[in-house]
Amino acid sequence: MCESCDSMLEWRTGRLDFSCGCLVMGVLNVTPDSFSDGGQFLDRDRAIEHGLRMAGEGAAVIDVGGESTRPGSRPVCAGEQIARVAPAIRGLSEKIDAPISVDTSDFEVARAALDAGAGMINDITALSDPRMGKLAAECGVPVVLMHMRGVPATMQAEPQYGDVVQEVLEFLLARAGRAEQFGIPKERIFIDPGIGFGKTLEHNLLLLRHIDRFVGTGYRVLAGTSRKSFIGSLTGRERAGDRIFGTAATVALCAAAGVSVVRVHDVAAMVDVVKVAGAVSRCG
Ligand code: PMM
Repeated sequence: MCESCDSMLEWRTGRLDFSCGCLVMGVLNVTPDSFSDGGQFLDRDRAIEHGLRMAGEGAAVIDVGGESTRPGSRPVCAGEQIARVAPAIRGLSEKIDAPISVDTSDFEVARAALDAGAGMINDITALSDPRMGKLAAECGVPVVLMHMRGVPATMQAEPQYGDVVQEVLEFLLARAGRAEQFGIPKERIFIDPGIGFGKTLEHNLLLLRHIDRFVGTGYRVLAGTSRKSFIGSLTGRERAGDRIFGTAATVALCAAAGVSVVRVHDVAAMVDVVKVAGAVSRCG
């Protein structure tokens, strides 16, 4: 965790306690086509049940999304995203204390999700719509600002960088500065290098290898490596669900480097990983 940050992040509708190090965000995709859990939680009751299970396993945040952003995916309109996420968020927020974030870059969806009980915005376009920044500031909720090169439909078509770490870092610092100008306090801003979003295997590895540079900015860092295809490339595991050990390696490295939140599908396993990696990195 960054030195300038207090270990407790509190806002009107939620709190996150970083005093024991890295926290786990559980992924809940209410979509028919996400690369890992697509189609599993489209039904409201199944989505709520899965969210409850992840909260019980130790997820500190549940991230609910209604639009797949897998490479090649097409945008989903706001009305459809709201129809998917709002009932799940409403049902879940009545049952758990953990904050719920909404994974969307659409301002209308974010507003509907906050009305339904969400307490955080996860924007993979890092406030490309200025209304999102104003909304987060007015509602006093934390935001995740993620880097993406291009758009999901085409982002994996030969992404190129001169110095990927520096370019991603500069982009995120600029967007975080913009978020502060909207009135979002620094401690409520999470920056995320956007693993797999317009990046080759080499780019993803470099970003993880130098994740400490993101931590060193003083903003809290969130990283989403879970089950992603670069892990499949390294391990030869075709099925996303078979990439848990590969994911665990990245989560351990992130936790040891001071990343504040890891966004994962396999909550129980990764809660253990962050506990052990965090304890080792803090001792002595
Ligand atoms: N990855 C996915 C979706 N949303 N949000 C953030 N902040 N960071 C990520 O890395 C990220 C994200 C894609 O994974 P999924 O389809 O399993 O949700």
